[in-house]
Amino acid sequence: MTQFTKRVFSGIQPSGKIHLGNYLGAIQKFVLLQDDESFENIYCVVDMHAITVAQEPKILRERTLEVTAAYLAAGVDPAKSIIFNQSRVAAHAELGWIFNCVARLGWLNRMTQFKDKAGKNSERMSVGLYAYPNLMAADILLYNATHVPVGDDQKQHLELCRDIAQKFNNDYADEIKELGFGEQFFCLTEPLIDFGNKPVRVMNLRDGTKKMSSSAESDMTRINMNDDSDTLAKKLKKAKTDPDALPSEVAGLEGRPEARNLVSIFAALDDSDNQTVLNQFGGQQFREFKTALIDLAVAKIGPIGDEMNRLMKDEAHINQVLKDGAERARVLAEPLVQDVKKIVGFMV
Ligand code: AQP
Repeated sequence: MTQFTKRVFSGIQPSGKIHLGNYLGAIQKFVLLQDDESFENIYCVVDMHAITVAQEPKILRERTLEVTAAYLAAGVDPAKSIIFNQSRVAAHAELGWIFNCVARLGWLNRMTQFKDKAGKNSERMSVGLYAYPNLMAADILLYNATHVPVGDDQKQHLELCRDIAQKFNNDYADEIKELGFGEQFFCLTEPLIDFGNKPVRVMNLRDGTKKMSSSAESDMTRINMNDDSDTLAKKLKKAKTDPDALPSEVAGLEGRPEARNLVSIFAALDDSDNQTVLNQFGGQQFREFKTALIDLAVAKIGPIGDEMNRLMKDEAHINQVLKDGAERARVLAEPLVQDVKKIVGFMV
């Protein structure tokens, strides 16, 4: 069995406001993982994914800075982790193309995210949106990342990434052996979805059956990481609930998606778990619970938002972090893509 270096890769698209779902589902995990010295950490701002739907160029630049500022403000440290924007490392596109030729149409046809995003308009969507999971597999396998911290919405894409790695390893098994790469060229990446007490999916504040998302039309459905404290309070006060008091046991959250969501958010921000939250608030009305949740959210998210806003004023610094990170990423990515080219039979 080929041994792979323990390496973490993940990314966020600069396609909308950075919200609490991105923070709890992804960024907070990045911060925890970078302190485990057994891992190398690579965190990307995936701008090439962002243009799979139309983006205003000036706003794309701004959002790229904003996602980077969110990484830095939350504690992703460029001294410990490589932070860069995807389009600066051309090897992502090169491997992405090769994977377009490895993945099967039938596999992509099963991707629920494309179906959700395209709805009835699939004929009018970009080819890039359809092929997005292949580029995502390239992002990950370009570094032979063994682990990918993501929210639960990305599970299916991670399974596809493993299918692509497996098919490549099988299709080119002879060349991989002949060229001295051992039994497997690409690793089978593990998703890191369940992570301590973090919710795997943060839900929309107005509809607990939908995920919190940057593309939801109403800003009241999500908490943006740089919302000021008044806005945070307003959104949480208006968050949908039901008429009953909070239950005392976790089982009592069954069938109450909005209650479960607010309790899970509280637990994640307080570094505790749902039962501990219910031990404190079970039997109380939402009004009291929301007051405590607002105080907690302002205390935990407020400083990150303030730091993001401060960093955003220094574009040159953020850009330098991304440039330095891209140089370090290229050192890992370019030799790998050269090896892939040799394996598939390209003249190099
Ligand atoms: N609601 C969520 N709960 C938990 N994790 C989430 N993530 C996103 N939303 C939630 C995680 O954040 C990371 C980056 O996501 P992305 O950039 O790929 O964007 P996305 O998943 O498409 O996020 P959005 O905000 O929902 O964008 P739209 O509206 O365009 O679909 C991933 O790890 C993701 O799991």
